[in-house]
Amino acid sequence: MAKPVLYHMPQTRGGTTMWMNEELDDVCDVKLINMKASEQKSPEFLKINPMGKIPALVHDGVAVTEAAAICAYLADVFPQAGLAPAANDPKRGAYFRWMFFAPSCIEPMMLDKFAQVKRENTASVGYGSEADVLNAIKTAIGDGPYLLGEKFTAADVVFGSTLNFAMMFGAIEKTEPFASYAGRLTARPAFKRAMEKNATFMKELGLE
Ligand SMILES: N[C@@H](CCC(=O)N[C@@H](CS)C(=O)NCC(=O)O)C(=O)O
Repeated sequence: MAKPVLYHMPQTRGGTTMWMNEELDDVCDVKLINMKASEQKSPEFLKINPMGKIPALVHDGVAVTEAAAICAYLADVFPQAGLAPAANDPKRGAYFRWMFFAPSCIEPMMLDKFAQVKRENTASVGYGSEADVLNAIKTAIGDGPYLLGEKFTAADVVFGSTLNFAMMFGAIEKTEPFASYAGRLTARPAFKRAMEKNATFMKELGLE
């Protein structure tokens, strides 16, 4: 099987997929797209992602975009890593549910909060309200240690990255159980390796 190519830029949502790549023991060829030089808007890259956004993955001639979709895809392509419940595993539903809750609900809530946008009609807002999202995150973490209980999965990579980012930038307070959950994730060797590589990439790009 050809190696997937991961188009990445540190300090972006590419960080989620970079961490996923490390959880899989570096299965991707990582190609840096220098956003400071607007390489994400180059004609070549727009053929891969017409949104002109990072991250993107190309595997066997097929492009996958959206950080959550890339993580779900990689978890399925490399099942030996055990980062996705099998199709007939009853935990598969919760796996997808929380993986996609991050970009569908946590992220828009966070962006509205940053922009100080107050939405009145919670019935037509996909994330409902901030209180709804916080309550659902608590439900998802439950007794932990991970979203599916004892087993760490790609859902934790996506959900955890988003939650961690929201806490780093003050959209969600670092209270329990959020802080302990994020602490368990950021202590993972793969997370640390991804962070170290990102620091090296920034130097390579002349940005640090
Ligand atoms: N929905 C996309 C969002 C990707 C995205 O917005 N990436 C930003 C960096 S965090 C980007 O590439 N921005 C560059 C631009 O829009 O020019 C995902 O989840 O992967």
